[in-house]
Amino acid sequence: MNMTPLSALLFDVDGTLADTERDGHRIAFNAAFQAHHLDWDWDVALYGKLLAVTGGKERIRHYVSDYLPDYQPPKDFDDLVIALHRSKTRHYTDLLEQGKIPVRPGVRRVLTEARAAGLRLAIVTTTTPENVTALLQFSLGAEAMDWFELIAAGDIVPAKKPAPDIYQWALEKLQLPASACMAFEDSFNGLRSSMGAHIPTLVTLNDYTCDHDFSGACAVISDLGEPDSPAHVFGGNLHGSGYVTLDTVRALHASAAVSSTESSF
Ligand code: XBP
Ligand code: MG
Repeated sequence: MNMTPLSALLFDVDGTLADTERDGHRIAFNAAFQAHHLDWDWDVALYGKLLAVTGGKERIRHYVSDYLPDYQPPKDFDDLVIALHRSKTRHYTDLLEQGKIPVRPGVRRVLTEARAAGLRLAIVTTTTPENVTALLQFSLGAEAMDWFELIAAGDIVPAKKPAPDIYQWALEKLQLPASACMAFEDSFNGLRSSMGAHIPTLVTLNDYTCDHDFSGACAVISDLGEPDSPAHVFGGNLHGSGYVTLDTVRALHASAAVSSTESSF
């Protein structure tokens, strides 16, 4: 049982707020490779494997080291990775600007309910800050920039998810104990990160993450659902509702097992 009242919702971005990976980040990486005259092409299946490594720069390095045994990196390989990643970020934010990537079912509704109830909202992600800004602006609307009091993103902490560092950083900034929050994640790496920081976590999965191990999550569901399109529940229960409401989140939060070793501020 969790006796601490719920104060804040912490949202992962990629895969959680929106399905950004297959038709967003992947396309942008490939466009950046082409622009740099590299014949690297990340198809849908390969990209699924590469997602094991979070962070775009880290993913490029992982690809080169694990999938291109014959590639001779140039002397300025570090600069190349940075240039590729800059180009990828430009392509990705262009895709968002074109309105290509909508938010997932229930996201806008739950955010609106949480705001009306006075809950605090934060973003906790490994993606680059510009990507978060563009997603909020173009997929939720310019006003959404003011909804989140904190955006914890990118290289703010050196150890990206699955390390708990980014969540710990966010808790410290918010001055909240882990037990006062609910995290929303979509992947094994994301869940390891939030649980590593002892934060109760609700998982909405997607095509890339549906076979991940989500042990320890408060609930595992297809998406947050909508009144006219209920979510599929794979683990936990939505306390009588077919879709996630703020009451559902509060009930899951109250019944979450909380760690006695969590840090408090
Ligand atoms: C997201 C990621 C990111 C994006 C790419 O993980 O792994 O690396 O794929 O973003 P999570 P950048 O949802 O667990 O935060 O290229 O900007 O790094
Ligand atoms: Mg994610």
